[in-house]
Amino acid sequence: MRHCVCHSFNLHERKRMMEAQKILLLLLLCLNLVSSLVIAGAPPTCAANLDSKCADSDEWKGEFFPGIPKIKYEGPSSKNHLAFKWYNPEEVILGKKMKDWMRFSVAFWHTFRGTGSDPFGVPTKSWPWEDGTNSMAMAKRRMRANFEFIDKLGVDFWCFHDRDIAPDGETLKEANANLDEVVALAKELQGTKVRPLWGTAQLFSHPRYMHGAATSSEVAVYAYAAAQVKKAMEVTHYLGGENYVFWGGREGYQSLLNTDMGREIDHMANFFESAAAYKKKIGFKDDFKLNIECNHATLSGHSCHHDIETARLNGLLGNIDANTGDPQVGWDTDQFLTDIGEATLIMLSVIKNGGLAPGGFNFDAKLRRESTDVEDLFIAHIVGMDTVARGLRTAAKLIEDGSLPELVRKRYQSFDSEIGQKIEAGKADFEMLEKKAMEWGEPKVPSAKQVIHNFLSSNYPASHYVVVIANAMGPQPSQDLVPGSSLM
Ligand SMILES: [Mn+2]
Repeated sequence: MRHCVCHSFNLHERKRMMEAQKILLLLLLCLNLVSSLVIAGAPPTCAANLDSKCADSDEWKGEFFPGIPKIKYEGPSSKNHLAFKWYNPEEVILGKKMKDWMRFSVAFWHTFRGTGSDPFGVPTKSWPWEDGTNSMAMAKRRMRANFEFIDKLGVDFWCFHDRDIAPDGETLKEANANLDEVVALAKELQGTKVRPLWGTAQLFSHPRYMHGAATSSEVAVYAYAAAQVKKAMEVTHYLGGENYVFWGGREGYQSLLNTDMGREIDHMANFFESAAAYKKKIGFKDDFKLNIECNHATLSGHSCHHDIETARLNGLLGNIDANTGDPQVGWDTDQFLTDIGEATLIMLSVIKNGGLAPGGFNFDAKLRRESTDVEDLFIAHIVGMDTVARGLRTAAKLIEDGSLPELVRKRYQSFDSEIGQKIEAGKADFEMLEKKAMEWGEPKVPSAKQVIHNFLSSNYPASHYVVVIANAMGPQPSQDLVPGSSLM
């Protein structure tokens, strides 16, 4: 607290009364100053809003999200939009805390750079802290908003692109200097608990990357991209980031008529090799895995859980961008995941994988264009986190109940026979199999007992669901499950 000037007045001169009055006035003035400073230092009474008195040129003295408390778990019966119904970070499920199964991360680009613009419309959001510029002061203010958001949401991780957190420069050197300045502030604001789940380089929005980055036909672009990735890896590592992600948004081709695809793919391999070599130099661990983005899986005509399980089976499941697309829209709409059935299937794979660490769940998801209140940022994340949490709870119940694993085990039990074992050991040749086929005659093919739906309805009590078995009316009635049976 600043000292006021009151003590420089003395009381033993003439006009004692006048002096005393002066002192009284000054004391009152000081008291005013002190109280206004105290008020300014008390966040809940002052919003970090451009229109409020808390705003100054660079930094903020108040809260970015006044009135929003730390988000707590209140359970499925809660009607509070600003509370978790299913995500209880410290609760242990299948031997691991929920927060350790998930390792949720806030995506800086969507949450703090998302504007609500789309191919047909201008931005719709005007967050109270945004001044419409991409200045350094603005970048620092957003970073402060980011960490207040992370603290209130109660997550330990964030993800960023280099150009989202700091403005580009006239030169690469200037861009790097801008990044260093913002990263220094981020390091200070992170504290000891929060760190990046991963960082990445933004190699797609600048016109220089219109032909791609590592697959660009221009060698100068390849070099620029390499320099940008080098710097992004360095700052991610400096911030304590556990991973680095390559997001090749512009790689690939538009037309094979003008493309040497073999040469481009080789260039990309060269790029990754250089990145891997540099990664070791700066201390990242030597491991490459896949970041599966649900919305990209569905754009490719796959389901998210298919891509996740495929990655897992190949030992390559590293991280999940937990989002979803719009089935009627043909581009990456990056919506928050809200499908509990899909979340359940995703979590079945994640559980089989033993979790995702050092990866996690990043929300590559943005508010809808029509959601424009500051609290919507929180509600969207809460819904996304609760969806994944509910998926974990249901998947854990399916595993603990044992019905589902048993159903799968029984389905393949014919391979536990002598001949099946020989096949799986690679010791059954075609001659042997032909002999068996002749001996056995026409195979009797049992029902797959395929689970066609997990109905997860809000009409059911917490964690209850119904599993419907397809073909249960087939030739071999199920002893394990009957249609409509509740598993818990
Ligand atoms: Mn996306």
